[in-house]
Amino acid sequence: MPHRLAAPLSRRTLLRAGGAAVAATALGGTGLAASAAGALKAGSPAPKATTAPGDLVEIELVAKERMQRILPEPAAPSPLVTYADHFPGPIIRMRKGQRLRATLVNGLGEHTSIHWHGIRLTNAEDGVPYLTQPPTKPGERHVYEFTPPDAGSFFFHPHCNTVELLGRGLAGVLIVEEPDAPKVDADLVCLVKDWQLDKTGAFGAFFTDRGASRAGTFAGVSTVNGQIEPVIEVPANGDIRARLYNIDSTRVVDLRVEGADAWIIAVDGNPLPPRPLDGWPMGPAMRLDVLFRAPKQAGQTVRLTNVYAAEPRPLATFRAVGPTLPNRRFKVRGLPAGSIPEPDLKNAPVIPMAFSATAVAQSFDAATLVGLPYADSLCLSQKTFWAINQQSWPEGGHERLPPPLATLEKGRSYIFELANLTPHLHPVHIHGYTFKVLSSDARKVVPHHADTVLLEPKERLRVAIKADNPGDWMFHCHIIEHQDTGMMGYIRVA
Ligand SMILES: [Cu+2]
Repeated sequence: MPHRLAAPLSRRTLLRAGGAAVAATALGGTGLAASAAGALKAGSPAPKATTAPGDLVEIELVAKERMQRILPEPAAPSPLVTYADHFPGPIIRMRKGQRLRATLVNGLGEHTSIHWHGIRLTNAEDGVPYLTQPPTKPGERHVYEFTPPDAGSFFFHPHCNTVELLGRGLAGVLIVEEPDAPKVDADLVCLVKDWQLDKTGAFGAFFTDRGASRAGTFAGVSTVNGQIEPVIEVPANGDIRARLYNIDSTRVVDLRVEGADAWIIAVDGNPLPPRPLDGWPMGPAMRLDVLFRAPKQAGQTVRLTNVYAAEPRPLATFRAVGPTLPNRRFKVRGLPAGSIPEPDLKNAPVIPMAFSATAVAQSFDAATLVGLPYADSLCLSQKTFWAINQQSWPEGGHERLPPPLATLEKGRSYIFELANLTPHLHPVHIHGYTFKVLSSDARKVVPHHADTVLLEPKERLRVAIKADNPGDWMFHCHIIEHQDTGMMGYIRVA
């Protein structure tokens, strides 16, 4: 593979995804939320890896089934599918400017790939089977290599049979640290995810026709970092940066840190002028970086709560530990500005993107595929309920790709008018780009950048990009059952 040149490297950080703790230690130990040690280490010196260009972070990601307890006894441990020994894991931390070389080892009984959500990378590394790479078959390896151009809180997951695999936990975290971020006393990751488990610890149906054709199939067991209402220790009176991820397949959440003065400092990893954490719903795949001050005295707590539902739901508790850090005023400082290219709005054509139900739910006739090489592909869903611009994915399978939703001229700017013609929410995600969110006909939009935007029922939302990254880029709803039943397409930038 010609683009895997072994360039001379000034320094390598080599780690295996044996567990999140390994990754965290190797990369400086800043911010493994699941343990006090991890949380408290965040105040320790910066990662040893230098930021000189050419630095390489290497990791092996073995995707396979691993048993892990989610429910308390007497339930049994559950058959998760993960990239590391333990969910959530791995948490890869790197500095902006470093290069990542990640080797996927497919230990599953089906083909797979890794999509690096939110990263503006080259198209060949985007991890969409058939569109940007051949699927990685069972037992095979695939090497991804790229230098993330932006700092931020990203994650990665498969892009095929996602409804089951993400449902069973197949996702990892990729954090690209700003070289000049304001100092904090702890830097935590909080992955919000529900699990579709019965009371014995066995997984139930991730996909239902009823769910897929409506708001999705909700799972009943709410967790943060794979734990039910965990207690996350934070340094007393410390400034805490919490990277809140919604990695659920279905549920929209609206998070609060009750009892603390909490501020949003980034959306999908993109800095924005700090604003109170007070009403920023997150659809599946959306992230918020928040900053708050931990309680003053050891033993005191504040709570992470989802207030989206009528009945607010506690998700986790932050408990202050250790000696009280010296008193200083809680001052919210924004993150250093990002480097998303500015679209030229004056000369940008408007491209309509209509998110709708199909006129008639279509059953996919698998029999027509018998004998074709991709007939067993788990990328093919059995049903089609949804469409973008009246085009459903897939139309006859991935080896007969549908035409792109739009073909954009490289270097030009474009406005997408995302129109939700349904009574359901759709978190709309673009690959390889970050939207500049402009305006809505339904609400006041706070100007910001995001790779996933939550479309409200009947809303029209305008977003823009500068089409500087060539390739075929997926464009889809991130409610996984919607994605898998047609609400997906791609744009071509050439
Ligand atoms: Cu949707």
